[in-house]
Amino acid sequence: MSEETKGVSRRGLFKGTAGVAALATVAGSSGLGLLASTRKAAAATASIEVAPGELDSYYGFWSSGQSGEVRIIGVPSMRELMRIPVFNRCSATGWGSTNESLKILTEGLLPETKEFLAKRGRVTYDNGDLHHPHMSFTEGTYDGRYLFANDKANTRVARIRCDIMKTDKIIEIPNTSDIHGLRPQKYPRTGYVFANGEHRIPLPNDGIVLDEPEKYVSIFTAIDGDTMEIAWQVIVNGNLDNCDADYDGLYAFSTCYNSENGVTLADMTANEQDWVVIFDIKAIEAGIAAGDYTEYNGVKVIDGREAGKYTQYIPVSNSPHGCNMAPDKRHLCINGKLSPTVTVIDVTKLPEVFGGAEPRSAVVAEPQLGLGPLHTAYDGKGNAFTTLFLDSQMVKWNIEDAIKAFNGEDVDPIIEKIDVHYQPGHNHTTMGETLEADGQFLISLNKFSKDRFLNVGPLKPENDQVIDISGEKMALVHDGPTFAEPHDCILVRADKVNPVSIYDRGDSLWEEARLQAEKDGVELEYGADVIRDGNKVRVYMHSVAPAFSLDQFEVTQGDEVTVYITNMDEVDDLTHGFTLGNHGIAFEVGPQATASVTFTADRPGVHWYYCQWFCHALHMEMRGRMLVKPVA
Ligand code: K7E
Ligand code: CUA
Repeated sequence: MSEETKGVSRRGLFKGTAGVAALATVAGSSGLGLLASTRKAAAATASIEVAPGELDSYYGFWSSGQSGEVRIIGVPSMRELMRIPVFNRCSATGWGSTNESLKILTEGLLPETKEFLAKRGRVTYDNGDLHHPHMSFTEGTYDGRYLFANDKANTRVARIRCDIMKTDKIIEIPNTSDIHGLRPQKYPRTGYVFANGEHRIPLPNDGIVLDEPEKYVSIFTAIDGDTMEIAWQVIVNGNLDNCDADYDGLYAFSTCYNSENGVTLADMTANEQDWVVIFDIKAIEAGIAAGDYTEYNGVKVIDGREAGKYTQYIPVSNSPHGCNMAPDKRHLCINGKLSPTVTVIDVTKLPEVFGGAEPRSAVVAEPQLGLGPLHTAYDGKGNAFTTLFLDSQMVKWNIEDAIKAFNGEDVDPIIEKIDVHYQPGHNHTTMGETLEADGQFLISLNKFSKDRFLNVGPLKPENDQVIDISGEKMALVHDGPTFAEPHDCILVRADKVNPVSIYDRGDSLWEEARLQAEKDGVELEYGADVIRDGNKVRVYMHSVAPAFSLDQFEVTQGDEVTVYITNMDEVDDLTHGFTLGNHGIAFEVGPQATASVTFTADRPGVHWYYCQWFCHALHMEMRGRMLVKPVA
């Protein structure tokens, strides 16, 4: 964006509309004047324009809340590039119905969950509530290996492989309830994935303790990101909300908004102060090694309810929410939510706190920023950007100035405020949660869009806005509608991510299919075989556009049929599919991939299968028949 257009009369625009937009919280509409002038301002800036045929400079990985998936959005264009099914089911890719995806969706469930679901004729949960996607780190920056994400609804954590952009592991976390905050260890590498259990429950939660909330606990979990096994857990006092980790591999932090240990809204907000829990990673590891734990459900659990060598509790104002480590390696910002402040903790002072210093002695600033601070992002130049949920604003402030003001100097840390539309939750800057924070763009993930888009009925999209932060002034440059409900996103420089275009035939994704084919003496790659094994029938096909290697196969009613499809095309973007009519079966088969599905053939008659991924001029002809012989 050119210097002249930077901040285009934003000052004037927002001066005129700030009051109006603030009222929008109650009124639900800020009027057409704002809409029109914002459009004009957006047109005058060009920084987000990515011309046809050109590529975005950042991968945005977006969560999708109750939709349960991860979305890839090109930034700054805000074009949606792909969806990665995680906790949801997907009609297009067959996630949740192929054998390969069902293995991932079921193998990490707790035994009691499997039992609970089996009684209902199901093998896995169908929903998820995915809030926080974060990439694996090496030495303080993204390394392009994995994305990790939480499922608040069903207490799970998932891992996505960034080479193929598919989920490869999902585990359910025992002893806790509703995983919310999730962050990877930043240094030396990931390493641990830290996950907060938000809702307090009895431990064990077996029905012996019911309406005795004072006996409930909240648990912090460290997962080994390489194996996706649980390394250890820590019981804390209060509940847990969001978390983050430092840049030295020493500490993790979690906000607690319910120090009261209450179960009703009134209970939970009664105290003037809640706290941040500081976890000393090395001390916890030593405690585990020394046997200072109790084992619950096969997990080593340390008791950190009393401040001591494992945990410290730093009081902050009532109900803090976001927890964001700055790329200066030193400052941790705790967002006030019910308090108009952000509390800045200097992590270099934490050894003293663990050594017995007063916990608040690590607090070095507490600027008053506005109403409803939820999350903070950084530009790598010493500035912070905090969302103000109630004010519907983004506030830019300077960390050093906030520290000076806290020390009594007459400095105003607030640099600028702009309106966002409306009620922002998370925000994120380009590379902002890494040591390579580059201060180019800021995304404001707004919970309400109200009048910003054509009316689509009572259920409206969220509005993820792009703000250019490369200049002195923030410039709102784009409105991006999103479906339910991205809480969070990360913005990863494009060169950090290097996915393949064609699968490796040796991929472990379809290991079970490979082993079965070996046992059956057939080749997945060139198969056109029907193997009968009692009432089990295994059908092996490969596909090369525009044909399946079998244009028909016959089974008997009641047979348990497994169909394996291998896509032998080696062309970029040449995906085939397999849809079996009136059987609820459809899945994707990427170039050089194998995918399979198992079902009972209990509908006698002729059933067509076809390729549902447009692949060739004769794509419509890419089909065949399953003949199901009735039992007499
Ligand atoms: Cu919505 Cu990160 Cu779950 Cu804040 S959280 S807004
Ligand atoms: Cu193969 Cu369409």
